[in-house]
Amino acid sequence: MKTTLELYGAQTGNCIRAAIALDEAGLSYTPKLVDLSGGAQRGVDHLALNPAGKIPVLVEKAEDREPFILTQSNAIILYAAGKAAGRLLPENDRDRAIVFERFFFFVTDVIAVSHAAFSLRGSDAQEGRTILEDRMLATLETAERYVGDDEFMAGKTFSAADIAGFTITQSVKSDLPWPTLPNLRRWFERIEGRPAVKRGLQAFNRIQDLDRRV
Ligand SMILES: N[C@@H](CCC(=O)N[C@@H](CS)C(=O)NCC(=O)O)C(=O)O
Repeated sequence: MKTTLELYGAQTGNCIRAAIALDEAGLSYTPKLVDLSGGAQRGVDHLALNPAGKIPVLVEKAEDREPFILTQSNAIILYAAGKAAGRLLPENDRDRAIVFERFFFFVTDVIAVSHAAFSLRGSDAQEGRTILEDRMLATLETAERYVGDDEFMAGKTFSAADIAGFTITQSVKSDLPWPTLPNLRRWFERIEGRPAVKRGLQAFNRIQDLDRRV
């Protein structure tokens, strides 16, 4: 049965992570740009896909079925992982548990704090925003210990934990004390150099020439 995947998104960390996961899983998808500054996320068409008015949204279409619509970047990452045996999540229980440990470290302890800080922009709580940003950076720096012996964030193979860690690290890279983080730096450069990561970073940038197939 032929299925197609469309990823609605924009040039944001949540959307880029979802794009990287699809690509790393070997799944072909078409990026669909949602113009956030023009308010397209609150338009009728987009609200029909996601009543929360957020991106990313994955739409899977098959000839003889209703489209399957999935919101939440992390759900999309794990859905991609489920379609790509062993590529983003190891088969072995313990190895997979370690991937989840580090995946959720980034999702809940780093990315969520960064989002909370971002949500305070323009408010009168700038001191709180600074406290959250500093905590997020301090927590992110502790990922240095995860990449001491191994090439990747959760062991010897690339996984969903690398995807979770990459975009947030990239977005704050000018704020990190790199000389004190030699392992994290090596890890970051290794992940940054992956072809699927490079394509994911551009997925919503060069939208005009895209019918992105991998
Ligand atoms: N937890 C959600 C967060 C989704 C989210 O906040 N998306 C932002 C872009 S990264 C968005 O759609 N913002 C538009 C708006 O709030 O109007 C996820 O991981 O997908």
